[in-house]
Amino acid sequence: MPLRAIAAALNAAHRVVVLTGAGVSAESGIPTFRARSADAADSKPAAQPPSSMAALWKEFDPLTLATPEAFAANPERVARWYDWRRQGCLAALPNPGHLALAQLESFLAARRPAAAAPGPFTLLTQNVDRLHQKAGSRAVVELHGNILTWRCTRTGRDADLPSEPLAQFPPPSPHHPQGILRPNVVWFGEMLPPSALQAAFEAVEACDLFLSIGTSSVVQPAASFIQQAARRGAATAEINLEPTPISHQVDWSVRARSGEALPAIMALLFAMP
Ligand code: BV8
Repeated sequence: MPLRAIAAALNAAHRVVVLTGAGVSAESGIPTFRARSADAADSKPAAQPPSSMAALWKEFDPLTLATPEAFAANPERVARWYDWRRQGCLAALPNPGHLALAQLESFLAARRPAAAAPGPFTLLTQNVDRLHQKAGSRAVVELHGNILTWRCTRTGRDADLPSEPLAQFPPPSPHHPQGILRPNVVWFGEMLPPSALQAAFEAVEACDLFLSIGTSSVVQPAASFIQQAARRGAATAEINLEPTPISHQVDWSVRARSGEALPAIMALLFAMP
């Protein structure tokens, strides 16, 4: 039973790394990138998009909108898409999968506080919705940035955003007369934040257990971290609704919703001596 084996591995581990993807937020109503039609059908988006935006999500592959080139070519359309997603993320609530990961962090920190960094638990997320933080996770590394804060394209300075939908697209920057605002996400073709890459590298090099949850494991360099951990001898596990390119490589592969599997693993872990 892989869930019991994963709970036992968590119980024995000294340093755990968890990588999450859009699948972990699907049960909070946030569409995923690649299986988005199935997920969107499963879970009602938190904020019903204006019909034009729903069409945008269906009509355009996110991979064609989540690029600097798309923003340069049509900043109004890309800014609208991101503000629609921002609204959905602001309205979304953490689901049992997010809450279980926050619980796991507290459990590991209390049981075996690591002497030096990285600590006993590191959460590497590809998600930009900040639901892990809303759930109480603290050791979060945002590999692909976040959608809730936006910055000036000229000065790079963050600007305060209203919680309501933006009024102008693209939004003008308060920091520069020719600047506009863009979300603090990492687009395809952009480098990941050096601090995030460094934190991820250190955690992967130190871990003895790596869990990959709710990700199609195709986006680089995040998808390669689990192989790096395995090469160093870490145990590896995947929890995902569908098979992925790493499913046959990991020690334990669980075909399940993260919102069901993670609470079940935590229940088994808490029952262990
Ligand atoms: C970079 C922010 C240097 C924006 C995102 C090799 C090395 C380095 C780069 C590359 C390389 N090869 C190719 C590249 C370029 C590119 C890349 O990886 N392309 C892919 C498409 C091949 N990488 C980059 O550009 C990165 N930059 O490395 O810079 C460089 C650049 C160019 C060339 C060389 C070097 C930057 C990548 C970051 C892009 N930004 N997001 C935004 O949000 O709009 S990525 C985006 O995809 C999201 O962050 C998302 O999280 C991520 C990955 O997708 P997933 O999270 O896995 O989501 P997906 O929908 O795919 O899958 C969900 C899974 O969950 C499914 O399997 C489903 O079955 C499952 N699921 C669903 N429901 C549940 C569930 N599982 C469990 N429970 C459920 N309930």
